[in-house]
Amino acid sequence: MTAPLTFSPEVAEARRSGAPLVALESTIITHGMPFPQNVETARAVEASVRAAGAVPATIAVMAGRIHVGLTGDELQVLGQAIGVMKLSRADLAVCLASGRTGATTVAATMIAARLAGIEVFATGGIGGVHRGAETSFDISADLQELAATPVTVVCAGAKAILDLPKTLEVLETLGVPVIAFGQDDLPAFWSRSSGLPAPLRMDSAADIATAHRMRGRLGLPGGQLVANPIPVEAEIPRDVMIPFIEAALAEAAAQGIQAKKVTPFLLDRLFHLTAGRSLTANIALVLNNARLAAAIASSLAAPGPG
Ligand code: PSU
Ligand code: MN
Repeated sequence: MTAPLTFSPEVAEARRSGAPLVALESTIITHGMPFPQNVETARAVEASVRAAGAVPATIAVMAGRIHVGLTGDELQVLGQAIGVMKLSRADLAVCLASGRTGATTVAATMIAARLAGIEVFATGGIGGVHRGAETSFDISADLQELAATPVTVVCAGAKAILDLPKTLEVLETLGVPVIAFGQDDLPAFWSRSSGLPAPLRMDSAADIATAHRMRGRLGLPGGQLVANPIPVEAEIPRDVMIPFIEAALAEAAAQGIQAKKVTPFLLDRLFHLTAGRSLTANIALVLNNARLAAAIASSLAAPGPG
């Protein structure tokens, strides 16, 4: 028995012709952005992958199947659905077995991408080590997945709502390459710089594709994390974001928000605290990541790397 995968017509055709594919997650749609900007963004991200010469595969679970590539109607339904599960590695099989609808996080999208033979994935920010993790133990399963599943994930760094130094330490322990794209500093999602040096730096999509292939040649499990800074014109500087982040974290603590609810709660509070500016930045950075992921996927599909 094989995994219950359903390919959209566009993705099925790309697989037949060997066109470069880029996986996209769906938690950002259902739990990361409000309707209707979530659906508009998902469509724009897909368009940006296509414009850069690759085929987008947005991944979600519906009616007992992992859908790899969503039709326009499916995207519209998912973007407004109530009670959608937030799926990480732990939840995927239960959601499929019970026939519920689920949105895939970075971890679950990586698992589905690997099953579908897709090697590159674009998202906004990954989950990481939350502040206070020394008592809450809240460390996103995204980090373990990067250590286990051979997909190159393009993000805009980790969100500054997290504890970034601890996130880097855990990634180092897990043997995950954290590669800043085109700069020395680790980007911090809404801001181009976290103030922390990134462990690794690469300056071209072709080099990142070659490193991806090299891991395969070395027999190393796990993926690569590419941290692509948000475009200059869209960034919210760190000193502007920090007071909003502190306020959102204080609200989460006061309301006892825990586990899977933490990230969606903080994103929603920041949307309100920044009067929508955090969302505008979030959209810009995802589009930017989609373009870089498409370039990496195109390099991988071209004869040569590795
Ligand atoms: N980045 C965003 N918006 C999101 C997420 C990341 O810009 O909604 C989602 C991703 O799906 C990521 C998840 O995998 O949040 C992490 O959740 P947690 O911290 O509960 O592991
Ligand atoms: Mn968590």
